[in-house]
Amino acid sequence: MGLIGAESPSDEKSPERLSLDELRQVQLERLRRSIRHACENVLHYQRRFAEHGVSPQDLHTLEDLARFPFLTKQDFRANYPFGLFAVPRDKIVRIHTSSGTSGKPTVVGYSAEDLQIWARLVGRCIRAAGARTGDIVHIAYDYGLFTGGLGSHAGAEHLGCTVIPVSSGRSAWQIELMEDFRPDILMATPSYALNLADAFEARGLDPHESSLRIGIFGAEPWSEATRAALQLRLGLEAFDLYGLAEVMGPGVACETAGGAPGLTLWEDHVYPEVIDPSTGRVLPDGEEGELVLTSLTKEALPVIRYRTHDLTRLLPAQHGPMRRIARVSGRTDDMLVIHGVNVFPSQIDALLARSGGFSPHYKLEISRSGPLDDLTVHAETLSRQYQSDAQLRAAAEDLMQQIKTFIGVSVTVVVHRAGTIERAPGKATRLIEPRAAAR
Ligand code: DLL
Repeated sequence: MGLIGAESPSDEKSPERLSLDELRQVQLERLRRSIRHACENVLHYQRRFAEHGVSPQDLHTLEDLARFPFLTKQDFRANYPFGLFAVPRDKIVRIHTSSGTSGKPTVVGYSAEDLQIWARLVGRCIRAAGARTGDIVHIAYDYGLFTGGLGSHAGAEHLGCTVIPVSSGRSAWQIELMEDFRPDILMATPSYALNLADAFEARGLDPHESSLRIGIFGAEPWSEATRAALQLRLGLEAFDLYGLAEVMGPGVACETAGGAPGLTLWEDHVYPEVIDPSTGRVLPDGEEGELVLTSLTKEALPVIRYRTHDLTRLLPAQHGPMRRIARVSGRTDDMLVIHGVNVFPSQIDALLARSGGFSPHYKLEISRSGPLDDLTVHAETLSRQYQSDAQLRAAAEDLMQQIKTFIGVSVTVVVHRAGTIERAPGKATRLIEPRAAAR
């Protein structure tokens, strides 16, 4: 099977049918147009390009993009709420925001055409996971300002699926709906899908009898261990979906049924670069760094070289000419420095999964008693059988040793009884400290 099948007749040429030369040509034309559009209609770009001594005429090849300045989250904040829009306000038909936990969120706007392209790209992702016209899609991403719910909704409708727009929360009721409506596909954050798996089990249901065939999970980093748990507990095949509000929402990149590891990035609409986060230098394909994305067709809010903070690397194309990205392992701003050692939440995630006996729900608490930050890991046992105080202390001691051995840092571990760590209805929040609010 190819990457994606035929799209609707009104769509552009299917990406798998483009040759590499055709793709590069399309990208260059669209990039020129997008940079010109940004510069002509957004004061921020005019100023920043002038400060950097570049203008749209300097773009002769795709590599010339590296001469242009980055766009950052701070630029969105400085231009809050609508200052980066490149069309008059009355052409904006929808507003969304990024999922900031405090302060001003990033505001994004869409023209009618932007919404159509977004739906098409999410539709490609759902199709790439093996979905077909007529499948029933249960959407448990939050609906509202978060892009997950409405973005997935439009993509599934574009593909001709039957959409159940449930949003997140009320897990027991969601399982009841699933029993009645028998959906083929579940779309949710992986952490909320784990809650649904708990509710599924609490109802005494057998995963083999689940109607679900496919799970499309994203909006936060998740490990291979979580994938295995979701597949086993919900009886489905799980696929990764990546995206961010500033560049559109879900649908920037996705995994493909039967494909090699990695997420195909829709390069005909979004141009990727990977940079060294400390120097800003563009890295060759294959090297890990920060993903920088440039929109090629966005009308209302063109983004030129947006620094995502997401850590990944570019992988060769598999079907058709579009490159893939490796699963996003974490964010540059997720990194904790504990006693001089760099620690990413994803490392704790992987250790918890590998050790067995721990649930995927955990919290990280930062405190400061002396000059350095201390870390307390709050983990949770998986089983309801091993819950005496002595057993919990022994499990904590063991995990502390493993973190020391494999990550090389001394931390405090508190192990809690099964089911007692708070579950989030949308994205999991791991950090308990003021820095968690900075996103
Ligand atoms: O999370 C859009 C989305 C909705 C993606 C539903 C996939 C599914 P934001 O709220 O702007 O948008 O958050 C974007 O979430 O920069 C990453 O750090 C993280 N993220 C998104 N998808 C993944 C993923 C949506 N598959 C931020 N793996 C991004 C790891 C992800 N991190």
